[in-house]
Amino acid sequence: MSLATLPFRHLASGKVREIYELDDERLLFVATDRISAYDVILPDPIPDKGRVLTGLSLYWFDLLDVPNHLLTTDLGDLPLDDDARRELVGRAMVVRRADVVPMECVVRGYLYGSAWREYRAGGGPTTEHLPAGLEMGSELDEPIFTPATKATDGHDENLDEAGARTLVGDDLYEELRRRSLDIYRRAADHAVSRGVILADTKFEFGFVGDELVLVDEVLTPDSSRYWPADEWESGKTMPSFDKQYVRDWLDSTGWDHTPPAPRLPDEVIAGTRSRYVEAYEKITERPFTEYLEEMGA
Ligand code: Q0Q
Repeated sequence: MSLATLPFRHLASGKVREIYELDDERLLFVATDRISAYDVILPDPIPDKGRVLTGLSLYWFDLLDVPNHLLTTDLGDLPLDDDARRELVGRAMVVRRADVVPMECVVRGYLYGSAWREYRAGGGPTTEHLPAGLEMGSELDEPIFTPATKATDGHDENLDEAGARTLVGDDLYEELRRRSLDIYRRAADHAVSRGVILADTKFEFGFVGDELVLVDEVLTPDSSRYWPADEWESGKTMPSFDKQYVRDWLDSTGWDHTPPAPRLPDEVIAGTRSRYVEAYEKITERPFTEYLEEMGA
């Protein structure tokens, strides 16, 4: 049995994540070892990448202690053969099925990525209230809530406040903004105490009954930009903590960022794995091997 043949109805696929239906109330959320770069899924998995991301989501769910969809990582009562159990351990969460709010709750503490491109082009929905004179990578005086919707082509479409309020309603908009900024601030303070800048992140929320809870993965390098604090400098391209190693190698090949991506040499796979493990260990101050042992991986 492999992920492809799990005895559950497959609900959704992301670039690197899968969701399966266990029953009316529960889903199985799986983080694979797939990696994407420049929006292209690379042909080679990064061993344990999904376990690092799951370990970080579990760490943040525990530390933040906010209502969320996590039920358990214990797969004991699921009808799995040994191969599937071995493949899933450490990278799977049993979660509460939620009615997911159709708005991505992005919080930015630094001006980078699509927000920087918008700001540089003269401003737009995400940067309309920012002062003049900022550079790429500038730290913002206050973190900003910059919601987005998933466009049909899979890319995020930034919303201005009026658009977001129309989409979800004023009360829910204000609650999502409050919770997103609170979680970001607490996580960013924690990360910087570990030498890591949380530049921005994307939260997803959903309703379980009347309860609004945090869903999806949370504060992982796939849903966030993490930078090494000792390398931050406004005005320059910042190295992604986890993906810079593979991006630099891909750029060295002259690849034009269109599929298919080149195969990765073993040393690039190993180096990329190390960067993910390093991100886990810096943020949690815990050996990744200890997480693997705890999960029985
Ligand atoms: C749900 N997704 C994201 C996704 C493809 C994840 C559906 N607790 C939940 C969750 C969660 N998490 C979802 N639905 C109901 N209840 C999350 C966008 C998409 C792969 C993985 N899709």
